[in-house]
Amino acid sequence: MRDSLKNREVAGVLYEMAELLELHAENRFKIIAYSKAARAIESLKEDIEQLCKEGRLQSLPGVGKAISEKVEEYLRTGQIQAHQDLLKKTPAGLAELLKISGLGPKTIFMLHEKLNITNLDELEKAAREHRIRRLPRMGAKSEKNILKSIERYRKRSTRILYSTAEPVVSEVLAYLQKMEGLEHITAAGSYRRGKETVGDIDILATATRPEEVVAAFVRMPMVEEVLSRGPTKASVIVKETIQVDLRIVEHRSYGTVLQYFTGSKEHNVLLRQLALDRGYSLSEYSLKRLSDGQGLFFDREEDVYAHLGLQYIPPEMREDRGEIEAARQGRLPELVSLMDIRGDLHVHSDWSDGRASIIEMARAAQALGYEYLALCDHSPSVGIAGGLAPEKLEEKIEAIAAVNEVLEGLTVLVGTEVDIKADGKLDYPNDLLARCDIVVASVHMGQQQKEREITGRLISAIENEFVDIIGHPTGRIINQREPYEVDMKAVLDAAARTGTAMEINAYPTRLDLNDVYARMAKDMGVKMSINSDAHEPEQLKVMKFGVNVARRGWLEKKDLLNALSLQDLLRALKR
Ligand code: DGT
Ligand code: CA
Ligand code: CA
Ligand code: ZN
Repeated sequence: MRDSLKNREVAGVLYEMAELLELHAENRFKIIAYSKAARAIESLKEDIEQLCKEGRLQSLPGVGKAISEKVEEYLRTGQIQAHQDLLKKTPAGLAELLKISGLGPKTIFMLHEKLNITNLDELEKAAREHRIRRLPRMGAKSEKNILKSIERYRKRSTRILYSTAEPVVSEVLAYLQKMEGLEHITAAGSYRRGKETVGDIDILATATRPEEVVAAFVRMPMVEEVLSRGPTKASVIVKETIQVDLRIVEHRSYGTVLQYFTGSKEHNVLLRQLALDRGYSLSEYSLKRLSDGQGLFFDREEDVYAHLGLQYIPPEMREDRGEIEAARQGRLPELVSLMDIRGDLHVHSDWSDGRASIIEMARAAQALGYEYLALCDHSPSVGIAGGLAPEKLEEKIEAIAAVNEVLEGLTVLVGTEVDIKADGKLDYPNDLLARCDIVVASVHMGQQQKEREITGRLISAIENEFVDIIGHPTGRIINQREPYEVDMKAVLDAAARTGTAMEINAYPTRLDLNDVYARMAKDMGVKMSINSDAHEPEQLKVMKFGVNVARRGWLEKKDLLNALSLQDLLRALKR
């Protein structure tokens, strides 16, 4: 049996209509009809589009004239007007409450009527203030359950870091790869596109005995909850909040399915349009020639793009940011890869807040095959991070020289992460900066300043002749701290004018610059450097997360300082 996405999609819209109707206390029979129809379509063994074409929609339970017309409308236009109207008259926050487990539309309707609750925050407040227990059929226990559900919902709806998803993906793949009859297996979706955060993990596989793979998947030791399970697919929760979807697909369609489930949705919309322009209808199963209805099957994703007259588009670029046009013209960039990285220009040691000595960091860098490593400890005003007083920096310069005496094949560069103070001045005098090989300048304090001030601080640092790189240029911490307000266009203009590079800080909670700004910097002719900001040897390995960002920003080797040889790097620096 094939698992039709269209069926699931149509059923989903009808379920939502039923819930919205109930939320608005509409006619009970109408509500029942919608949910019955949704259930019938969801468990339908045939393709809903086929059924519609043959005029057999009304043979389904719950589907009369009105609903069959709506299904036709959906298949024809991609939406249902009545559904849109319902959404329009429902406050957005109220519709979201439908996603809280244990809260049905009837209860939400009552909460809205009696307590005027229109969103999650108001619901939480009402529960905490014990206003809900006074309503009919509610009690102290309901309040407790509501609070618990809200907490779980919030946890589940925060996107997880790519670096959190990575070990889960490796574990699932390693686990299933051992199954007999398993052919291909890979992670698709936003994970494959290397996004900084991932909503859920989508695994695709081909196997001779799908049921056995699905059975093994739901029984993996790390699985905490099975959300759904069918003959060829299942969804589970691992590590409290991470959803993993597995789908086993037909071997002959693997290429088109992988293409489809890699997304992004926006990229796919454009690709389907291009296919239509070329006389094909593209689905996850095949590329169908419109002239004679002949279906072409591709088990390799490369062949899907090739058949549409496109260069192969790397997953990281599939975001509807001009990649299809570039692929059509044969002008895709040759994206940088981890192999191209020849050094790390921003790491810390136990001279400031790092947890390893210079030599330990250097040996770890050597093990990664690097040619150079810049030790950039903090400057004095970052007191909590053990910033180095000027005399200490002088001492450290000598210590690095001693390390270089004993090391072969790797050069340790004298660096500093000099603080850009609240007034825009740097935390070391120029004559000391002049003695460093690499100067990274970063904002740590006064991040609450207005856009004009922060932008001004960054630009004055950029204009200092000794500053080579601006560290973590927007200061954001993913899921924790917003970027500071900064006019990036003005900053990049100054960087381009002075030949100052921007950092792509690879630390998984930073990824700063992000993909969009990295692309903007490239387009403005600004060089970048992907730096780990490692505070211990193991953290040097976060470089790969920064490489994901660079690839998503269309960067090539030539855009990166740390893809240069040591000699070329030293020549490329400002002085
Ligand atoms: P996420 O999980 O929020 O980080 O983002 P994705 O991109 O992994 O999205 P997800 O898991 O909802 O779906 C995986 C891929 O499946 C998505 O990138 C493209 C494809 N897909 C899902 N739903 C649709 C849809 O309604 N239309 C189209 N064209 N593609 C879809
Ligand atoms: Ca996903
Ligand atoms: Ca998914
Ligand atoms: Zn640092």
